[in-house]
Amino acid sequence: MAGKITFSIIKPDAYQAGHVGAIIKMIEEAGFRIVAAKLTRLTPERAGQFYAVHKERPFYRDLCNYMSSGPILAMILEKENAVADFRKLIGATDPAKAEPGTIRKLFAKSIEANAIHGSDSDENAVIESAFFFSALEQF
Ligand code: IDP
Ligand code: MG
Repeated sequence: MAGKITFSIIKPDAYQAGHVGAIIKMIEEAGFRIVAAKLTRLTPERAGQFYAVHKERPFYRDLCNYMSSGPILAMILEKENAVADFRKLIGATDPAKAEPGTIRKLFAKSIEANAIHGSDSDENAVIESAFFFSALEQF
């Protein structure tokens, strides 16, 4: 599967604002296939585990509170070159710097509440997928 999947989360701000349908439409039109999806919610502790790589950053506590503030949609997405193509589709972390037409440019509220997550490597795509889905759930 390496190279063919990425992991995504539609974050609490985008879910709350009712953008799930529009975002999924963009994802499918860009050629990704949803191979697993789960509407769920994180506790601050579990959000902290997911973002453990950022635990020394000043925004870490706020990020954990934000990511646990409401429902999220976790998804495994399949496509050739999935990780890089999906990062291109979502745009820069800060929506002010994101390219026009990207998901974050269209739907993000701020650098923190930026609508969507996308894995940054093939290795992390597998780790993050396993954080939310058991092997049996994936197909
Ligand atoms: P990414 O989601 O584009 O990969 P990362 O640097 O991995 O960006 O940061 C993870 C998440 O942490 C971001 O998506 C955003 O929600 C939040 N974040 C990143 N940088 C900042 C910041 O400077 N202030 C507040 N929140 C931030
Ligand atoms: Mg990241």
